[in-house]
Amino acid sequence: MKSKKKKNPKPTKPEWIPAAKKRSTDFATLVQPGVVGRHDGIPGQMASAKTSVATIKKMPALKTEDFIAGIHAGDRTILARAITLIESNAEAHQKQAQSVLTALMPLSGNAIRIGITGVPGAGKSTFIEAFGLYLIGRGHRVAVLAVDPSSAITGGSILGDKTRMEKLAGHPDSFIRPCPSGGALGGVARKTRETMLVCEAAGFDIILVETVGVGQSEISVRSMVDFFLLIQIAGGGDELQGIKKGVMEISDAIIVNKADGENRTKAEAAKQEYATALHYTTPHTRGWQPHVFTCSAISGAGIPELWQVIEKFIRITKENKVFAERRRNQARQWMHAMIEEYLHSVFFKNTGIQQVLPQIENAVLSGKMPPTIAAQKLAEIFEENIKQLTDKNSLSASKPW
Ligand SMILES: Nc1nc2c(ncn2[C@@H]2O[C@H](COP(=O)(O)OP(=O)(O)OP(=O)(O)O)[C@@H](O)[C@H]2O)c(=O)[nH]1
Ligand SMILES: [Mg+2]
Repeated sequence: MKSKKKKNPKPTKPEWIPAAKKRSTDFATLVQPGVVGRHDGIPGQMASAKTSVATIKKMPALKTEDFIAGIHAGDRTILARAITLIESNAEAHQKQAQSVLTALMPLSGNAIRIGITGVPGAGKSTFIEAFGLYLIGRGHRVAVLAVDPSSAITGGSILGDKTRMEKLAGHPDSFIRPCPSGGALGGVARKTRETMLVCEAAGFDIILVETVGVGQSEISVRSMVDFFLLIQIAGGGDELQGIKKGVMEISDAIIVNKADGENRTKAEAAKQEYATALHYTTPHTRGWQPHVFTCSAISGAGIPELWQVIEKFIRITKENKVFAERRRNQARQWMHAMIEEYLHSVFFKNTGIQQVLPQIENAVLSGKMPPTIAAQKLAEIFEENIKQLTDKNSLSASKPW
């Protein structure tokens, strides 16, 4: 069916008009109220005049001290803007973001950081809604962040389904932020880590970092949290087939979700299987035997027990110093990862390398040159090139910070 063509609305009078004696109706400052039609190519969405004008309106840039004061005061709008600053790849934004982060460092680090993973449909969003509200009920302030490098491919963030977290999203003591979509996992992870720090500085004392149970993102999330939770569901029969053993091995607890209605017995059986399997794996956290539970994100059953276990975990790991040691190692790992990212970029952006790389790669591909010799050759060319660079700016690979 052909859609009716709507006429574009007439330009409206601007709020501000020149103080001329004779006012004409033609103003250079007229705001065109937006074209009636599809918005950003998204089918079915119409751009209303209101939204177009609102998008054009630019917010004044905040000064570093405004960010710091706003976050210090727990202002959620300023917190959201600080995260946008962190997510920006523009050099000036990156610089300002680092100044903000440095100033906020002393205020961060006091939250309990919990990573949550599970295959699509396991019930992560439903669980986070229930768990988040439970924690808020106990006086906590909860921030939910997401690491989902796949969202660039699937076209939507895993937290795009905020509808499953409607109550939590609307609560003044919660803050939900989808991950920056797209980009390499390294970049997404760094930005999530920095986002975590500003949320902590804004007074959120529980940080839930959600990731979808595919790819490498679980390892990345494990390296930024204190406690790692795997959400599973009972399937038909062999429970362990559906998940990667590696994810189970890095978990501090597993919950078998959807243990309600007819599914209860199956969930109990799955729990037994996981408990047996965990018996044969080395615990990821020294001094802690991972726990397995059944839970229902919909009824809330099992959630208070899980929180008790997390509290116990924090108590034990703080007592045996594993908690602090893990945080220190994570900070060091983070620094190393950033250096690796930078060096990788310096190497491959080096003009000398760029000139010879295709040729050497071809030699490796055709079996004429062993990879080790090729790597040595490239390293020599790189070192020679660096020596010749008197202007240190010539190194200028984009730094990951
Ligand atoms: N019966 C039952 N259904 C549940 C439970 N938790 C979640 N579900 C349902 O399972 C489906 C998937 O839940 P989500 O919370 O969207 O799962 P998710 O893990 O966030 O999924 P992705 O965002 O796709 O990765 C929804 O239809 C939920 O209503 C539960 O405890 N019991
Ligand atoms: Mg979800």
